[in-house]
Amino acid sequence: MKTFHNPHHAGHAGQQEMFRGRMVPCHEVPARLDFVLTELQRRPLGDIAPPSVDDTALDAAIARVHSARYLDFLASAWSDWVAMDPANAQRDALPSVWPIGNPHAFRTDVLPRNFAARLGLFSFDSGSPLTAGTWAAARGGAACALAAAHAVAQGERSAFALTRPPGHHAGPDFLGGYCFLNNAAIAAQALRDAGHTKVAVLDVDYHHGNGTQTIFYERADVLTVSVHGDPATEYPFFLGHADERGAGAGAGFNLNLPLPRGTGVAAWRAALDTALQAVSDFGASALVVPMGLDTFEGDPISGFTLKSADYAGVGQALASLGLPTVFTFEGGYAVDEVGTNAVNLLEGFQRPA
Ligand code: SP5
Ligand code: ZN
Repeated sequence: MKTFHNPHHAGHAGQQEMFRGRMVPCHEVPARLDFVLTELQRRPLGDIAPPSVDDTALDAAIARVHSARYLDFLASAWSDWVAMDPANAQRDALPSVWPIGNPHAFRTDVLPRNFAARLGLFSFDSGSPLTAGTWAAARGGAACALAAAHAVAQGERSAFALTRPPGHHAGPDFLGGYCFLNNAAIAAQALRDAGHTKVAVLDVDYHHGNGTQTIFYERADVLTVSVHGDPATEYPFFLGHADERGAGAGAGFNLNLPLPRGTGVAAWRAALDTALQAVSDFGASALVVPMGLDTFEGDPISGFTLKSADYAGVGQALASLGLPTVFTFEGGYAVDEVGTNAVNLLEGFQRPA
């Protein structure tokens, strides 16, 4: 398995996120990736390299899943933020005002000139700080996803996009959940564009992959499946229910498998089997796995109870599909264990029992 790691990731380092009326230290920190990289060097699965992707091809691949006005916003967001007030250079940008989704309440078609308003227009939470290095880091991550998709399209059994910030909460024109560009969606679309007619995305992060679901919701060529904490009680709350099955041409091509907080490995693996069956029934010729390790029992912001040793079995189960597979690194906030858990899963995939 080839790993493409993002050399720009550490430039995205938020200071604080909003939680219950207070600012608390960010959970999504650069050390997460460093622990995975160190563990991959200790237990090698294949080449580890930064992605080498042509800039024009990268911009085109990103624009396949994100809107032009969102990308324009992101590209100049930091300089616009600092232009509001030079003192902002020392502060992360976080939104504080949003156009709530009632069509007769607020306009979302008119782009505000005020940067704080634009930030709210393109965000759905106040937990995803935008910093000086965010755009370069997110773009570097998209390059990892694209390189991984190309490697798989050219015949590799699997490839790993080792990057942060994560991606699966980012939608066509919004950021949130620590995510800015949807790396898994970029990989899935790149696999489509490379000739795979049916691509499946199987999201195993603790949190529902709302951004990916939204991007592909009306499409029949990309099946999206997610196993996650029930949005009735778990983030991102406003999407991820079992009755969301896709719309229009995409009707029947989204599957959500929400599980209650407290779910352990047996029930989680049963849901994964349902997800695997759906991918198999769909007839996908390639697979993308947004790989969150926040299903771990020690995760500080999540509620499932998988143990480190369980992840090898998860990897083996994913390998049983026999599909060319791209993994993208998503959540997992038990920083000391995230490297072990990630490599346990990938090693299980690569070396089935
Ligand atoms: C990619 C991913 O896993 N994103 C998850 C985003 C979750 N954001 C909201 C988490 C709020 C939890 N804050 C708990 C603070 C306890 N001290
Ligand atoms: Zn997560």
